[in-house]
Amino acid sequence: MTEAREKTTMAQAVAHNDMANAIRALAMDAVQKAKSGHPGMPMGMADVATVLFCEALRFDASDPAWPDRDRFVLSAGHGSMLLYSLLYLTGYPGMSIDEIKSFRQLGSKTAGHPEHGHAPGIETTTGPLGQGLANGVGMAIAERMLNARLGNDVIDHHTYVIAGDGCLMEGISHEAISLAGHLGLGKLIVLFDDNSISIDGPTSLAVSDDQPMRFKAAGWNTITIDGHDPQAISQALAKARADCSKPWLIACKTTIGFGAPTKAGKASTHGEPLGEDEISGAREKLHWPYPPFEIPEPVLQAWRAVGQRGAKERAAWKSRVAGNAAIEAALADPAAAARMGAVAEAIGAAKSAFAADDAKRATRVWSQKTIEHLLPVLPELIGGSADLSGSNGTRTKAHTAISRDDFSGNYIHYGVREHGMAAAMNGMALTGGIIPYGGTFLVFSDYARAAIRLSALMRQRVVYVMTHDSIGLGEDGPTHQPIEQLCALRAIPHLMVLRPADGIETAECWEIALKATGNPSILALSRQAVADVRAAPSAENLSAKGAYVLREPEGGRDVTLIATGAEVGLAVDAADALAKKSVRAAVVSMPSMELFRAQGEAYRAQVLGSVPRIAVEAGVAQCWYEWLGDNGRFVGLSDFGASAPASKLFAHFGLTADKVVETALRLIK
Ligand SMILES: Cc1ncc(C[n+]2csc(CCOP(=O)(O)OP(=O)(O)O)c2C)c(N)n1
Repeated sequence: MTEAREKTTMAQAVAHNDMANAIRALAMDAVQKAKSGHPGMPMGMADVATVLFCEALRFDASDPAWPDRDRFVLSAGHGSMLLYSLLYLTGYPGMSIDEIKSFRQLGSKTAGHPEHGHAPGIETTTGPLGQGLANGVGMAIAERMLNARLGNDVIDHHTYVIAGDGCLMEGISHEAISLAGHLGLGKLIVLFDDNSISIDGPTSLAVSDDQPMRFKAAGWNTITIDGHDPQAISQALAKARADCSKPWLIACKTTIGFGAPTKAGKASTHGEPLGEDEISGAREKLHWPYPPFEIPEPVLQAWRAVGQRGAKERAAWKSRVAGNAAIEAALADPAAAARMGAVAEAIGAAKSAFAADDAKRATRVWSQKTIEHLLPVLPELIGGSADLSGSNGTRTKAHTAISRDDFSGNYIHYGVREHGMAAAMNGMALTGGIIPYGGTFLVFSDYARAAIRLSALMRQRVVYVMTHDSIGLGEDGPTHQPIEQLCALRAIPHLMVLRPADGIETAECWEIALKATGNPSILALSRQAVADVRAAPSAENLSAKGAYVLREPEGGRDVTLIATGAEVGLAVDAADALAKKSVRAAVVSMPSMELFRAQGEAYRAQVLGSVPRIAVEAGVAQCWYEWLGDNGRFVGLSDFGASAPASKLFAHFGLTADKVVETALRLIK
């Protein structure tokens, strides 16, 4: 018998109930101490989680980053104490009992909802319901793709998700479930906390879905069990692990707040402390006589042994992959300097090629051409689109789409599922070994915004290719023309909004997005052809400073014109027209406000100048007041667009070089 097996046996010597009650006690005591939190869900799902961790989940608490570990996602993030209890009990590094006692306090690892990066073992940030489920789908896709590339010996693991009624009511769950079923993600197992309770009361107030039927219709296997019967849980997990033909829903009938003498089964256990009396009653009912935060030694030791269950397997995995340079390179952080050196070279080649190419193209087309340069040197770059591949320019001839039968490709047809795509990309980025990018129209970033926000909160390198970035898209009209989206996206911390002006800037912005290992990026790209504003490629990535002087008039400035994207060409035309009237206009291209903000004051002052400024962007003014100064003007939009050819729209809304000239003359007179 191996050492690991002996430890498992030791764990089994402690009764299941005691193992599960350790979770329940920690959850109710931590919530009580914090005077806030959600005890009901961890108490209800303690049995399921105990069997999952003791028998099914392949992990080694001493190496939380083991690439081939099973992933465990707590989509019902409000039940964070379930996860923190498990991390503490199984012995994850840094998750001490003091952290449990500091639940929800400033600076603790045990934030109100699980936050990726706060402690090892928190695979993703959850709380906004449904996101974790969709992250899990992305993780399961990434697992199959890495498996196809690297083989069973290297990547072959399961993804487990605990989701509640709330997760399944959210719209994103439809996108995620549907995509997972379509791709036949047989190594994805969702454990549904089927307790029929949410905040307002019984779920019957608001939902009548037959969840297993719903999953079945999307192509899943399903099974319904008593979520307090360890044997049933064990058998269901074994069945699901053995049959990888389709993803699995295990609907676990549970009682929220299990063990609470008067509140179990009631919404009152969902999101507030149980209270001292109820907790004492629960201790009695559960036969758990120990004081708060005290786990009896045999129970703790049994849990710690569970934390080491995977040690042998991990060691075997390590020795299998040791010394295999190709595998190590594939699994290493793709930001490795050597890789980024190759990216820089590819971008350099793209810039030279674009400079030699006289054609006027849309920046979405320049982006597609940039991707063509990148793919040969960056195999971990995985593209996709929410059913707009041709329009977004996300797919190239070098792409092969993945399918349920073959995951060896490098492109994902996400279908019309923007939100699901964004959340899946978060899951893929979190898995490692993959840099995901995905496209849609910029206006539909609104559909994906909650997941984009989480890319930023988790500091994940996800690249959003958002095309048709203004009224310049023309005839599709105001429903499709983004007006407020650029400013709204710029309001998200740590998200880089990159709006390149031409081919060379587009290549530079791709380089910025790929090198930003701790930031997601939005590439805002035009549908319409744009002017080349950068005649020659520079070795330096000028866009990386966020803004730079494109044109400096001789003899000093009278006015500074600042523009982004397609409107940079318009600003250049305006500067030419002003020169004819003896007005000296500098033109500043500002592909990224975030990067420019990060520059030193002297550089920013030099770029912006001390003369009056006019900003030009086919969107709302809001975010521009930061750069205009006291006496600045904004030439843009203040209302929705309209349906017409693009050129007519720019004239109609006064977004023209003439308007900029007129504004400048009035400003400096
Ligand atoms: C997107 C989103 N909407 C609303 C909330 C607030 N919220 C947190 S938990 C919850 C109810 C969830 O019910 P359920 O999943 O059944 O959890 P349980 O009551 O079983 O703990 C709500 C509405 C949220 N966290 N995320």
